[in-house]
Amino acid sequence: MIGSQFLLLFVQLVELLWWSTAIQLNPSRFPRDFLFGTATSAYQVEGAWNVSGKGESIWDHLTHNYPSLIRDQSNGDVACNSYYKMEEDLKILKDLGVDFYRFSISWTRLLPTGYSTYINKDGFQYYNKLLDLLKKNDIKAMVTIYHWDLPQSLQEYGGWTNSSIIDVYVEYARVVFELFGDRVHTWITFNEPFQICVEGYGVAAKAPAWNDSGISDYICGYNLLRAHAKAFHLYNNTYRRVQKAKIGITVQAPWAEPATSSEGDVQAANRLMQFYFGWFTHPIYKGDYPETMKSHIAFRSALEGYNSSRLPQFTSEEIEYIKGTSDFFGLNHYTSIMAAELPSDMPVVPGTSIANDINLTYYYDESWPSDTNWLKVVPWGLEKLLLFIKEEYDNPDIYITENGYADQGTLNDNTRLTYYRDYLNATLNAMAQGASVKVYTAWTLMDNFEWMAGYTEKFGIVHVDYESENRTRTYKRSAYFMKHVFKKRRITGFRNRSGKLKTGDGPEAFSVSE
Ligand code: GBH
Repeated sequence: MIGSQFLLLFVQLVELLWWSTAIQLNPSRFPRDFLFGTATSAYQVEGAWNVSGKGESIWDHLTHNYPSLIRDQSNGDVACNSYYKMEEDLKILKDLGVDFYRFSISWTRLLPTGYSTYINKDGFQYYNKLLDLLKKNDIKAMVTIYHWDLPQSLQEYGGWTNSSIIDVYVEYARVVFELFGDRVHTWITFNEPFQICVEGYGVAAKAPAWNDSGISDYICGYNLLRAHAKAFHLYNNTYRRVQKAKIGITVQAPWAEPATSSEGDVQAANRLMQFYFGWFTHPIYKGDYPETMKSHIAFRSALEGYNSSRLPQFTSEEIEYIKGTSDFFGLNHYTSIMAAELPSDMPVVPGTSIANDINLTYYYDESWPSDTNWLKVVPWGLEKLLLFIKEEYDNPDIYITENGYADQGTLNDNTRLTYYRDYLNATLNAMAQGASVKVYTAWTLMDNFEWMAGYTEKFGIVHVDYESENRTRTYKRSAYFMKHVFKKRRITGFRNRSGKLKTGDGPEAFSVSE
C-alpha cells in the first residue's frame, strides 16, 4: 500500500520534472508579457482623402498627378475605406484577439496646412474616437506619427531636404502627444527612414519621387534624425512622466548574407546593413554614423571631385543629442538578400549615387520561395538579424513592428500562413539565444494600397474585396492561424492529441501541410 503510494509520488515527481524542463525548453511558446498585434498606415487604408477639410499629402499629390508611377495607376482615395469603417475594423481586431493595434496618424487630416496653427476638428475626432474605441475594447495603441504622408505644402519648399521641417514636425508631434498621449502605449516617430529618404528623395521609388541619389537622401537623413531626436526629447521632458508610453523609431532591415566566407563578402554584407539601417540606428544607439558609411561616402565624394563628403556631418552636440533617443529597437523585417564585394579589377562606375557609395552587388538566392520579385521566404534570416541586433546594439528591447508576406490576394494563403509560422519560430529561436524581443506585429491587418505597387501586391491576413463598394472584409487562412497565435501565444498545438485537425477556430486555418 505504502509502496504503491511512493511509486505514484515518484511517477508524479518525474512527470513534474519532465514538464518543467519541457516548458522551459519548449521553443514554441511566447512569454506571458509578450505583445502581439497587427498594423496598418493611414494612407494605405483610410481613404476619404479630401473629406472634412483634410489637406493634400505628397501621396495624394503623386498618385493624382503622376498615376503612371503606380503599377496599376491606382491611388488611396478610397483604399479600404477605413475612415468610414472604424466599428467594423475594431470588431475584427477584437475577434483576432490582438494585444495592440498599430496605425498611423495622417498629418494632413489633423493639420491640413501642415502647421500646428490650425487643428482640423474632424481629424481630431476621427483619431480620438479610434483611441477611445481601442481602449474600450482593451486593445493597446501603437501609433506611428509619420508613415510617409507628408503635407504637400511642406514638400513645396523641399520637404525633408529643408532643415526648417525639423521644427514643423516637432510641433506636429507636440499636438499628437497633447491630444492623444493619454491613450497611447507606444509612439513611433518615423516609419522607415531609409525608405523615406532614399526611395523618396534618391531613387524616385516613393513620393515625392525625387531623383537625387547620394545627395538629397543624405540631407533628408540628417534632418530626419534631428527631428526624431527633438521629438523624443520633447516627449521625454514634457509628457513621459504622466503619459508613460514608450517612444522610438522603426527601421526596415533586411538580413544580408555574405555570398562566401571571404573577408570582402563578409564586409560587403555588413556594409549593406550599415547603409540600410545602421545609418539611423548607429547614431541613435551608439552615436554618429557607422564608420564604414562615413569612409565610403567620403572616398567616393573625393573621387567625384566634391571638396567635402556628401554625407552631412553631425556636430559633437548633435551626436550627444541624438544618442539614446529610442526606448526600443523598432524593426520592420520582410526578407533577406545575398551580398558580395565587387571584383577588384572592375572599372570605377561614374556618377553620384548611394549605390556607388555602398559599392557591392546583391542578389536573391534562387532557392528562396516567393510570389513577388522581392519578398523571398528566408526565416533563418530573421533569426540571424535579431542576433546581429543583439550583439551590435548591446541587447536592446526589440519590437518587431512589421513582418509579413506578399502575394496576389488568395484566401487560401498557405504560403503566408507558413511564412508567419516559420518567422515566428525564428523569433523564438533568437529569443532562446538571448535576443530581447518583446513585441511582434503582423503586417498587415487587411489588403491595402501598397505604394508604388498599388493593389497588385497583397499583404493582408484579412482579404478586402476591391470589387465591392462595401470593401467587404473576409478572413484568409492566415487570419485564423494568427488568431490562434494571438490567443494561445504559440505556433504549434493546433492539432489535437491524436493528430487530427482541431475544429472550432475555423478549420481552414489549420490545414497547412507540414
Ligand atoms: C514597409 O515597406 C512599409 O512600412 C509598409 O507601409 C509597406 O506596406 C510594407 O512594408 C510592405 O512593403 O518591388 O523590387 O522595387 C517596406 C519597404 C520598399 C519593400 C520597396 C518593397 C520594393 C521592392 N519596401 N520594396 S521592388
